[in-house]
Amino acid sequence: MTYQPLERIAASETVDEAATAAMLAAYDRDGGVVVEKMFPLATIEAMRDAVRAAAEGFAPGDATQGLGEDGKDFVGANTVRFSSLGRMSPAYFDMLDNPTFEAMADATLLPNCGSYWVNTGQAMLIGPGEKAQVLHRDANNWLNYVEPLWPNCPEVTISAMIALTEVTEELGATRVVPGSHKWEELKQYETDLPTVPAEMSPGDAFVYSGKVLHGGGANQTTDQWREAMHLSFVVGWLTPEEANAIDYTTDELREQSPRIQRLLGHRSYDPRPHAGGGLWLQHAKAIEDQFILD
Ligand SMILES: O=C(O)CCC(=O)C(=O)O
Ligand SMILES: [Fe+2]
Repeated sequence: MTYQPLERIAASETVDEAATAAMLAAYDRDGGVVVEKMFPLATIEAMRDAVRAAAEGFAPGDATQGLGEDGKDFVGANTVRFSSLGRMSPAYFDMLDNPTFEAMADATLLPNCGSYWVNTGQAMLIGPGEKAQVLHRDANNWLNYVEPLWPNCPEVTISAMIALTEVTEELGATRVVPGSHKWEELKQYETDLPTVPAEMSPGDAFVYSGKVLHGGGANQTTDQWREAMHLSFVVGWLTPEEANAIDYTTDELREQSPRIQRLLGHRSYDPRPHAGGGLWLQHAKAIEDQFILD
């Protein structure tokens, strides 16, 4: 079995409805789409420089914290990951505001939530000689929700793998099993399935469903790193992978847009127009200086 290459669609600076519809059609068919030039090069270069500088302070496995050997195995022995990217460069906030990713996330997540927030904003640097990551579905972070409803469970998370420098198959481009977001069987961890690589140039992003099987590729080089980052959103009624709200203080986010404040956990969750309760609330009087309830 061999798959066709992933569809590639160019982004424009402002959201183009026809292009967004084409991206969503490819996303629906394959489980993901390569969006070319999703981010401006200047933003990507600023982020790349900040990530390179910060990477000096991290070792493979640091991002897995308390998850022990299983966590290290998932991430890889020579893969460096770290989060809190907004502490390293303001370019991160520009990336959160990306109009194409916003349109894709609105279309896929808002049918199932009042708002969504950041799940991960993480540098993912695959080192020379790293083996391929196990194939998995990102939505399985919330397996208790996904499993009983599979394969019809609503989309809970959407991700973008973003190229900071050239990402080739040889360097460890994300490998994808097109169409696996609709498989009847919820396979959890797979190693040996045919895949296609999401190869990208700097500023391109592979935007994919939380339901599609994918994983980091093997880095077949002896001396080069795959420099990419991951940005994902999750419905506002699920707990994100990363504790974004405590990465930034109210004061640090005061000048940011309400959307960014919400994405980073500094506003409450309002379920409307869906049913459900308000979440992530605080006692209004105690926090007059904050905007969480606005
Ligand atoms: O590094 C990659 O290309 C993919 C990583 C990934 O899918 C994950 O860790 O969830
Ligand atoms: Fe993943």
